[in-house]
Amino acid sequence: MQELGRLEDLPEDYRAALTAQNLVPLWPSLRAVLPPFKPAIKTQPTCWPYQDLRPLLLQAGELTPMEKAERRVLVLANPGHGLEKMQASSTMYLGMQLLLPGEWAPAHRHTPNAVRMIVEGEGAYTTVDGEKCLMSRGDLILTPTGLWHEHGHDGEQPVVWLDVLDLPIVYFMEASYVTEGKAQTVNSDAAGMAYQRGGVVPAPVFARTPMAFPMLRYPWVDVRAALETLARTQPEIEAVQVAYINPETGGDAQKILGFSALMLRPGETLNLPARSTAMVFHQIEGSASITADASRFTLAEADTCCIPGYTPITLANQSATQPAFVFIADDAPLQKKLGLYEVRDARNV
Ligand code: GTQ
Repeated sequence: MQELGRLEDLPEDYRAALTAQNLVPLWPSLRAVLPPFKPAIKTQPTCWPYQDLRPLLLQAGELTPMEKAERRVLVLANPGHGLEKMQASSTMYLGMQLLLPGEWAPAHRHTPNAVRMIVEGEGAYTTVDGEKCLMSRGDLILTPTGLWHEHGHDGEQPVVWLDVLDLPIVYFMEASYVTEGKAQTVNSDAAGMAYQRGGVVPAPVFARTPMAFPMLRYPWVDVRAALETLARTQPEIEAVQVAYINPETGGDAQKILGFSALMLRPGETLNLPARSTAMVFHQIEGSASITADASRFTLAEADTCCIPGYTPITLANQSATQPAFVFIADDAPLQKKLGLYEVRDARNV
């Protein structure tokens, strides 16, 4: 590739004249913004073991009352982006949120989309658009853009969940903001409840009004059962994996980030091709190793890691007798809409 002129090659007074007019020569920076073959990637392979994070999160519970936090969250920040940016990848934000018994995180709504993957504890709930969603370990709860949400806790033990938001990309688009609100009234017959059974949707033929975000809670018992059924009935399948979808459209549950659950059968090793999306892995049950280039993480239950895009990834169940269950987030829905999504074969990475 042709070597291009450098900034230092230009006379000082010419550079000063450009700067004074808010002008910049492209050629010294062209290769930086359009690197050959593979993007410049800041996202570093990073792992956040739960046993290291948990005591610090519980300490936040002692140090900072809810009134001073609004959301008591430790952000899983990728050092490649700079910790202060609070990004796990270019598009994904990850946070571990703590709610103590009796606490309440007040209602608000914001433009970024959120999901919560429940990590530990019983008795907490989040109310989304009037629908009270109980939180149990492994459940996925959606808080799509613009919907009111608040969190409460009637149980006895601390409750922790993983927040996954598209905050970095929405912030980058200068479209991120929040509105404060009053406590919501819970609808005992929340409209979304009618979507909890697979295969049927509410559909009066004379007045069909599909909901934009019909399903807000994906209970882990159901997702786990779907994975086990898949493993049992389709033993030849390449990957025992299910996607969280919008039951009205059959498409992704959210517009920017995509979510799936993967079961690694006992002793299974799975090779994923290099794809253009960064990926987040969170261990729901069991243990899996994640190898990407020179990085290798062994995830124990509740551990979370992030792997940059354009990297082949190998997942291996650490047990020869038990399945391992992994929650996965990526930005494939956004990349597909933008025409940027790629899968590269092994000869081409
Ligand atoms: O629970 O609404 O981790 O608004 C970051 C921003 C959680 C929340 C986060 C939020 C929330």
